Amino acid sequence: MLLTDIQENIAKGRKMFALLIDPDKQNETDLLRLTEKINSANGPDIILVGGSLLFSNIDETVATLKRHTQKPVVLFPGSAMQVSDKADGILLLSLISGRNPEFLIGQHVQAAPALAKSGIEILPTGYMLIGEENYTSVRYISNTMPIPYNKTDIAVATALAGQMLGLKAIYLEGGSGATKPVSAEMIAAVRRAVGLPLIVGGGLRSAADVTTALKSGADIVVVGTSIESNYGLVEEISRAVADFSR
Ligand code: 1GP
Repeated sequence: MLLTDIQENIAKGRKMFALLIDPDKQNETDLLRLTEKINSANGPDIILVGGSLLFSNIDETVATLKRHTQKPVVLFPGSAMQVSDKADGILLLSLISGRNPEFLIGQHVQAAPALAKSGIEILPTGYMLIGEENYTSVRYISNTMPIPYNKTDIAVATALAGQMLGLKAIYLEGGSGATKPVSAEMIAAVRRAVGLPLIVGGGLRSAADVTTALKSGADIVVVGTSIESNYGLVEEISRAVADFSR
């Protein structure tokens, strides 16, 4: 079980690395090359699949990954269309930093019947978009305003509200390909305020970036964009996460 595994890892002081795969950016050949890295001794703990737009068939990407790796494959949906019953679970994202009802509840209503039928594990996640300088894809597509980069108090209040509403994890999202990741200060403040598993992603480009996020209190770091052009980074980041946990 995804949530139980995450909680057990947190209890043991083990940090986790989630590799994000955007099906639109990786063809089957890419995926096979990537799964070699994923399956190596130093591999990620979780594979997330999703993207802001999705022209490709998410089912096929999930099926290919499931055929070639034992790692949990978890949906990270940009919309209600991005559901596959072949996945192990889904981060059911409620975009709590925004005020667009579509991404707070609308898409969830559309996806719920298919999700109930699929039987995949649901991880209700408070998704918080952070940043003000960049017009990231998620900001444009979701039509929501991110929490400003320096407004730590708003981020803390938002995460607290998410926890009070019963969400099971908080995701601090700097935006895919963001020029700078969520600040160490904001991660640390949210970490102090809430007891939920804390996922941090967006703009993490190196082992050093990932280590900073972990030091600040992230439990799971997510890296996607920088790996698309450098598969070698999978091992480097996996090692940094494992070393941090020791
Ligand atoms: C995006 O947090 C993820 O939703 C990962 O971000 O693509 O910048 O690594 P990057």
